[in-house]
This record gives sequence, structure tokens and C-alpha cells, in this order.
Amino acid sequence: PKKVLTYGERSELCTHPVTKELFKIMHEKETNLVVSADLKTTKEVLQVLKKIGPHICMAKTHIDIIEDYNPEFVTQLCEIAKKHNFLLFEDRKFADIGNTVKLQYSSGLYRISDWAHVINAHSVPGEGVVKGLKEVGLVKDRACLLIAEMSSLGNLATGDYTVATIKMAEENKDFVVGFISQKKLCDDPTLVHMTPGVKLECGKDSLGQQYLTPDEVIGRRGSDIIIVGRGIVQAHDIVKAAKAYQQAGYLAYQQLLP
Ligand code: 5BU
Repeated sequence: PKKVLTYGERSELCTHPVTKELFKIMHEKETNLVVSADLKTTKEVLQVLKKIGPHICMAKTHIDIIEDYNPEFVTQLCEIAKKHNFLLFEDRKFADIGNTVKLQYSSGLYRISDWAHVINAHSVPGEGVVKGLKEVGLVKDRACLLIAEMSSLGNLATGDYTVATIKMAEENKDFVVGFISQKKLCDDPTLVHMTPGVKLECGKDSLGQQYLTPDEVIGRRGSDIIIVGRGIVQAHDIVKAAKAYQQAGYLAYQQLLP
């Protein structure tokens, strides 16, 4: 069996600045937790991130959920991220032709490429989606994750679609640094696997979301990062919840090490 590398060792192997930094943060802060701050006001998002910043390696946003968006919000978001040493991931799920995603990434109200270290894309349009995003992101040292699998019931990102997505990532490693997936899909230690649909207790919501536990995702399925939304942001005590997910995710990782 292959030796499991530490986050520190993987950081050293990475040539992309974003994964190099991400694994370094994971190593130093002892966390493989990404929070999904799916809240409707700038105030709520900033409050949550200020409180749980010490426990996360990255914050995931859906910037188009926010009702009172303003450019000052992004400035504050970046300040909190810097202060607490975590990265920003806009879960935009680009899924159009190259020329359109290029405009969506760089322009419009949100100017995502100005502030998000990481974005993601569906592979359904074919390689043009990566090529378009790359034209914007590469010069800014940004990174992209391809959605190889989804957490939702009945999703179509399976089988040959997943296999073709892995190939697309491997062929674009200057910009694509890993996957959104439900398990480890390839052995390359410089590619990162991030998994949404995580709660301390498995189960589902009323709209097809399916949850796995941190132990299942990291320990048994070999993913690298747990993405947790409602498990934290709807908890009674969000700091306590964030700590619990940090601990569960990190313990599962430590138990894999030689
Ligand atoms: P939850 O509250 O922990 O269920 O939120 C999960 C987040 O991850 C939410 O922002 C989704 O948009 C996101 N997500 C997901 O749940 N499943 C997927 O396959 C992908 C993204 Br891709």
C-alpha cells in the first residue's frame, strides 16, 4: 500500500501556489474543514467567519445568495481571510462555453476573479470551460476545482462522466488543482479532493442532499477536505460546532498516517 503523505509533505510537492498554500494552512492550523457560509446577509457571513476563522482552512461562498452585496463586503471578507489565514472559494459552478464563463468569472457585479482564490466548474461543456476560465485565472494565480461527483440524490455526475472529468483535470494541472467529489478519485498527491454533503450524523435533507460523516469522507473514502454548511451555520453554538467538525476531520486524517 502507498504511504499516506502529510499535508506538509503534500504542500512541498505542489507547484501550484494555491494548493501549496492550502496544504500549508491545513498543516499549520491542523484543519481540513471548509465552511460553506450560505447566509443571506453580508453581516451574517462576516460574523460567522470572524468567529470560526481559526478552525477552517477555507471559506466557501455563494456570493449570489447575498441580498445586500457591495464591494466593501469583499474587502472585509479578504481582511478576515488574511487575519485568520484561510482561503476563499466561490462555489460558482461555471457551466457554459469558454467565452461566457470567462466573462462571468471576471466581470458582472461580483468580479469573482478579483477575490476568490478558488472557483469550481462543471465539466459538462467540455474542455472549453477550463480554457475560458484559465484565460482569466492563470495570470492571477487562481485555481479551479472540477466537479467530478455530486452529493445530491440521483445526480448524473457518475461513471464515464466522472472518468472524463478526472482526465480533464489531469490535462490542465496549471489551473485545475483538484475535484469536488464524494471520494478520492486519483492518487496524485498534488491534486486535492474536497467533499460537500457532510454532517456529524449521516442522513438527508428534504431536497435530495445526502450527508456522510467526516470519518467516512476522510477516513474511509480518502477525500482530503470536508465542506460543511448547515452543520455549522445552523448550529446553536457555531464555534462549538466548527471545533467539533475540525476535530473529527483532523482525527480521521491523523489515523491514516503511518
Ligand atoms: P450543506 O448545508 O452542508 O448541505 O451545504 C453544502 C454546500 O455544498 C452547499 O453550499 C452546496 O451548494 C454545496 N454543494 C453540495 O452540497 N453538493 C455538491 O455536490 C456540490 C456543492 Br458540487
